[in-house]
Amino acid sequence: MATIADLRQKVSETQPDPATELTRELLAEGHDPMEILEQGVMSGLNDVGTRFAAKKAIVLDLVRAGVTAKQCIPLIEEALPRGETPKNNKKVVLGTLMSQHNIGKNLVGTLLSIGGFDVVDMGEKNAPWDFYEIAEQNGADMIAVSVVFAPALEKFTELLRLLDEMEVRDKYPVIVGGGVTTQKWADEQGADGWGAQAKDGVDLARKILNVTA
Ligand code: B12
Repeated sequence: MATIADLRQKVSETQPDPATELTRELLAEGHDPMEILEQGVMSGLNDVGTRFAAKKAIVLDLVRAGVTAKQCIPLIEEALPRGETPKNNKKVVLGTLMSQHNIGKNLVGTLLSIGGFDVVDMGEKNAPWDFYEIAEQNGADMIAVSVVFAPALEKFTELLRLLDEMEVRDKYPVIVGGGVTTQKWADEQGADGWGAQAKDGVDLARKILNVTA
């Protein structure tokens, strides 16, 4: 019988096809999709990241890790319970700040959509101005930012400053998350909310925008 630890191992070894097969098996065996995601796929990705930071992996391993995760995650997303959450007419503009890392951002988007929010996905490598512009163009209720590598941290500070300067800081609550961020850092920046996990994005958006689940 497949275990979540086996999946973590295959993701860590960056083996897309065996990892996808294991994901399928685990789902068929009735494991919780969020557990498969967090303890299998994300833990495996973290293992690759740890090796990369220790110079025991190269950029190609990051690429392969990304490919592996991107094959497994759609199966997991399909298995997430969708319930009957009605649309709530709240629009969230979501994107990554600067970086190409979009796996976390995509998960946040999926869970917000399942949670009834209207998500405007801005994609990757956005500059602070892009968030402002897309929020204005779409009549957004909230901005959600994914910050996955260190150079984007100071860009987030710039984003909040820009919203202030454009006198729309009160109009757009800003939530943030991503591997290099922490609650303390987000508080220091003056973000309206920070989440460690993609699912926290839904709780934050509901709380800040006064949406009852
Ligand atoms: C896969 C990967 C890549 C892939 C990404 C593929 C893709 N399409 O996303 C590729 C190959 C592109 C890549 C490139 C690089 N990478 Co890379 N990468 C990774 C790796 C292994 C996994 C990232 C990932 O997807 N994690 C899984 C997701 C789900 O996690 P997450 O994004 O943090 O999101 C979760 C939460 O944070 C949260 N969340 C995320 N966003 C938001 C937003 C809100 C509002 C909320 C509430 C929650 C939330 O929800 C998610 C799920 O619960 C990490 C290692 C690691 N430990 O994460 C390194 C890592 C992020 N990469 C790193 C680096 C250095 C790079 C490169 C600079 C390498 C290079 N020399 O070229 C480039 C940068 C490219 C660029 N310009 O962006 C470093 C960053 C270090 C740092 N402190 O800045 C890491 C940490 C590796 C390491 N340990 O050194 N990488």
